[in-house]
Amino acid sequence: MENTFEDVEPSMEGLSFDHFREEVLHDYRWICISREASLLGRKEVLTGKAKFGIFGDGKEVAQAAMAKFFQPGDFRSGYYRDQTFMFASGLATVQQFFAQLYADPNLENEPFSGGRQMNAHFASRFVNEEGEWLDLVNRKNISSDVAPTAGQMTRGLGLAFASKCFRNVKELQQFSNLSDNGNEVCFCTIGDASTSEGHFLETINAAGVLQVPLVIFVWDDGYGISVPKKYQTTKASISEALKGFQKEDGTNGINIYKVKGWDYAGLCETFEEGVRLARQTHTPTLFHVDEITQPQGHSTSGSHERYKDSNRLEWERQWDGIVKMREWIIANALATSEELSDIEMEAKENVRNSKAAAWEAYLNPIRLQVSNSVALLKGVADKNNSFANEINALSNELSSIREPLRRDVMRIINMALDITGNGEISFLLKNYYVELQKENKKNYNTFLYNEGPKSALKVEEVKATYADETSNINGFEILNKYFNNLFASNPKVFAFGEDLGYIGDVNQGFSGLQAKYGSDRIFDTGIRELSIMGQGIGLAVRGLRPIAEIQYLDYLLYGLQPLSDDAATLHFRTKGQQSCPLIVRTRGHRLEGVWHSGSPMGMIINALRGMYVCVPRNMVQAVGMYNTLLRSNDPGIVIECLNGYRLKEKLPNNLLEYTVPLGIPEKVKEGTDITIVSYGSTLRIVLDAVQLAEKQNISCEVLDVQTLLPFDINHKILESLKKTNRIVFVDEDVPGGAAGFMFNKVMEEQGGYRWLDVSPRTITAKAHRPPYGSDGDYFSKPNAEEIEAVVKEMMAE
Ligand SMILES: Cc1ncc(C[n+]2csc(CCOP(=O)(O)OP(=O)(O)O)c2C)c(N)n1
Ligand SMILES: [Mg+2]
Repeated sequence: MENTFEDVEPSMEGLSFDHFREEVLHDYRWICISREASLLGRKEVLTGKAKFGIFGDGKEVAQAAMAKFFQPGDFRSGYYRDQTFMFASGLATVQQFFAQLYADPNLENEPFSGGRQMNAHFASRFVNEEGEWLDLVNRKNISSDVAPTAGQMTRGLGLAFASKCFRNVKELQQFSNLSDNGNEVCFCTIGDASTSEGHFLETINAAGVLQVPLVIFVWDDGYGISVPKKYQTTKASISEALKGFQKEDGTNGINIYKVKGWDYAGLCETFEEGVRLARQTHTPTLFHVDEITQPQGHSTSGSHERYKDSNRLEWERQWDGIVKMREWIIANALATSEELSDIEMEAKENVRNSKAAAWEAYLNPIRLQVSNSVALLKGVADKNNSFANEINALSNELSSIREPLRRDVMRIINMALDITGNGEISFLLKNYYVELQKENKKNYNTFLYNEGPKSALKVEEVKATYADETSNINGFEILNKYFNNLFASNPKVFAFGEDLGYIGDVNQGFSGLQAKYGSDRIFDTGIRELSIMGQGIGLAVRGLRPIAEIQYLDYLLYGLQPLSDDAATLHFRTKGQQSCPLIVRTRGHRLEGVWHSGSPMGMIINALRGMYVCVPRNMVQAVGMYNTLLRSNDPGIVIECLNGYRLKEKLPNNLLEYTVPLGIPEKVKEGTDITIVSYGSTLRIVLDAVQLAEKQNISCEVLDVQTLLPFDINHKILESLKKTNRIVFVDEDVPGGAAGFMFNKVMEEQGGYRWLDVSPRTITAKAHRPPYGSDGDYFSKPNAEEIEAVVKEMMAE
């Protein structure tokens, strides 16, 4: 069933009675359709046609009202209850909703995630296949949902903040497909219980400080799964608890409204005012939508009778939004009970049909695979009597599966190939198997990174060049000159973080640049790593080029969740429809003590698949990596060496042009006896050790991997190992961290084990953090003497 939704007026004021009546019934129709989708959706799960279901029943009336004020150009950052909003906004059909419930991998059937996300995790397309941003101003935009509760908040902050950037930075007006002078609001939905998360509270505070058009709808159904709100929220009321944030005359803050979730007229009136103010004045707004019900409980995984008493259940039946809206329509003579019953009947019929269509569209391609496989199996059985019975049995097994999955097809063909062997007889079957493997790979394993022209791996290498007379300058000055050129040349670039604006970051990379490029583009933030990351994600998703700073790598942990769950998965979970070209800038590795020596690279590369992880050994390399990332659409993190800002480097004269290709190690010293692989600050310790070893006549070859994700894509390290037959991986992560990762890549993926004369080694930091002081560092992180000793030992082996 297709939605046929004309644009609704943002306000009901001034409507004729007929028009008003029409609009109310139109909403009522979607409300009934949505309820029916919830009821049938649950049944599909309970009868085994889908694995899991979570539905928006009980929230329909509020969401139909909400949809009225969502305009083209606006963004939504929401969670899994918003199906009614999606239907009523014309952004999802019921058929698409069911396609997602069934995990249909065809993007044409399931346009939110191509079967990758659980049901009710919505998205709309932001970028085309070439990686160019679409015209987002003339469409309604759904940023891709995540399941971690409140994960949508920090991204929502960023999406709203982008409107402020577009409104304030005049050079951005040329990008008329991305914003209409910042008039877009971001609708953010969240459940009552999830407001307990730090993400929510941090976002509220940041939005109140920043003054951004973030409009938050709290769907308060009184529970977070089974836990009632008295255990969740101070005073059991989020609007009460937040009172100190209320904006007053002459202050910043947020506008807070409370409204009842079954009160259609009240909802429309309240939403109209709050959204209008947010749009015009960029004042954040929170609607506490209370007295909402949950007729089917939390999800298909449980039943609410286990934790709601009979009084509550009875109350929910009586105060169900649909019951109340029905009463209101009749009381106001907008329709008769019979007319409403007709709408309800029609809704049931519609949903039944849409559900059936979704199921057919989902199952047909699999049925085709089954029939193709059965025909090929028959062909094999016909040709050879000795295993005909076994093959026919497999064929029968496959065709008797009532609701086959793709994996059933693969399992049966694989069993048949085990029986037939690889000969001529199974040629066609084997071909088909390989074809299906390819198809399934496309369905399930693509788009972790951009694969088209905006892939960072397609950025051409341009070498740094140097004018003859250049002298050495401090590393931070190289960055400073680079950022100066960058901000002069690219209006889409923004930089922000703790102490980044006024003083130009703790190591002066941005020194003097706020004065030059303005505090709208280079600015300080509160101490809130989590929402700094969310702010960056939101800007990036809207087509800007944020450089969001984590002051010290040690504090990345505070901001890791949105990077791991949101930035790193976005392109994958939308099957390539959204991109997040966020650059996280930070500084790390050894400096001082327990809290400023972090090098948790193993943690980072394991948490951030889907991001690029750059570990430059100096600031010249860092600049080349920034240039590469800025030419691509994937998110990346650049970890500058905390102890490298005052080391002297030669200044390239093509700062904006040169690029460091990702995944290409650089040989920083040629040698013949042993290969030492390292990166970042440790590389300088390695070079000290090499000097000691060379005095002992050991010739060391040193490779800087430059990036951990991707890692040595052309197997340059293997080339070196083939020559030296000895290899050691050195870093300052914990044992088994990133050094273990490099070891695995070279031994397993590159087949390095075949070229070894002695057993390969890793040298890492100790498992504990370094105690304070230079000796604490020396005895905790790898030191030159220790590396030399291992190298000598390997030569003697
Ligand atoms: C970070 C995180 N913790 C726990 C969960 C599991 N979980 C899913 S929904 C939910 C309850 C959310 O309640 P609420 O925010 O009130 O939304 P509702 O489902 O009631 O609409 C929980 C605990 C999760 N998805 N993410
Ligand atoms: Mg709840």
